[in-house]
Amino acid sequence: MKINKIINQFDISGEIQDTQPFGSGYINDTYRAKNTDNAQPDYLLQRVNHEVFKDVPAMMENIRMVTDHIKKNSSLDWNQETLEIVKTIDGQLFTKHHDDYWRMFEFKKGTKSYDVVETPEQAYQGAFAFGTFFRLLSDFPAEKLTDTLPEFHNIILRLEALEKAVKDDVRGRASKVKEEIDFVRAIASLMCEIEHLKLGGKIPLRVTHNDTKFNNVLLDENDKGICVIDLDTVMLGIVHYDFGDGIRTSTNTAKEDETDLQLVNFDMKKFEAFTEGYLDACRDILTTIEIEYLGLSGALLAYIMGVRFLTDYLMGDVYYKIDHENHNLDRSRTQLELTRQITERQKDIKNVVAQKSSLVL
Ligand code: GN1
Ligand code: MG
Repeated sequence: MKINKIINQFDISGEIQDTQPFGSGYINDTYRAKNTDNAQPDYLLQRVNHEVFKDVPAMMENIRMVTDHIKKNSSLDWNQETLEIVKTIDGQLFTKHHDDYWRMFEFKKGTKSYDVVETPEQAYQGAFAFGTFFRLLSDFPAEKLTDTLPEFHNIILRLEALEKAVKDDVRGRASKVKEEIDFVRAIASLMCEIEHLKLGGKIPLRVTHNDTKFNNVLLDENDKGICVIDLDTVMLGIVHYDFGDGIRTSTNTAKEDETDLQLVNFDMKKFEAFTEGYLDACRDILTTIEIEYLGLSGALLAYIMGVRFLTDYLMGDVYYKIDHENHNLDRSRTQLELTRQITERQKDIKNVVAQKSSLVL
């Protein structure tokens, strides 16, 4: 069987008894390979989507450098684990089979991830792990990283792509989403503020994860955050991309693709906990302007995703995997609803950030 043939290319211990699809990613295909011997690790095997990640060798080299750096920097004080790449038998970071790129990581036994956060304590713990990840990479030589997805979170360009998709309207869907398009346009200038500050050199560029949705942090059986995963998009960015994506995904009371918008509610208690956890890990390395804009970043990241899902819906679902016809539209509506709520609560949100950062904003 093909999958076994691929597994056998990697330098694994023990013997694999069973391989099953795993996780809820929208881009790559992930499998968990179970070991017959409990004392040996299980493995995560992934087929990388190279329509999205055009330069797989550079991406894997980024991950190797970043995980090495975290291991070196993660003193006992920080106590964070990192992804462990399993190399191929001939020492490569991935293997190519026909047109597909495959890679492997060790599976972290006894851990879990949450698509929807249940308690403020979980939000705190996951945020502390994300903040620690950010901190541990703050002295990484950024020039060594390849920019694998240029302008990934640039909302100015994402809005241009949306306008083009509306104009082209290849699937005749634009008339169905007039309300969503109007909402996106109405708050566009506010949502571009952070990116303009970045482009103007006011917000410092840093090594960021860029996909800190909450299910990309592993918590142990006591709900302690122990390892940040999915390092495909580690690139130069700004703290707001990471903090914002964490807020987008930890404060939403509903799933990312919830169809009942009544269930989509911004949870202030989880916002407080996430903010405290993140800042406990890295408040001392952030500048005043970075802290000042943390409050808006949750709205920005929800907005970026809302815009991207809407664009993909209009283009005929060419980027994200979907499970049903309106899946991208459902995702977009949920994200735009969250954007609306986070934008409306800015005054309270700013107060929380001020209090948790000990900064007078
Ligand atoms: C994608 O790889 P995955 O499924 O975790 C996407 C992120 C979005 C996310 C939405 C490379 O992440 O930007 O936030 O879906 N990754 C890429 O769930 O586009
Ligand atoms: Mg990802």
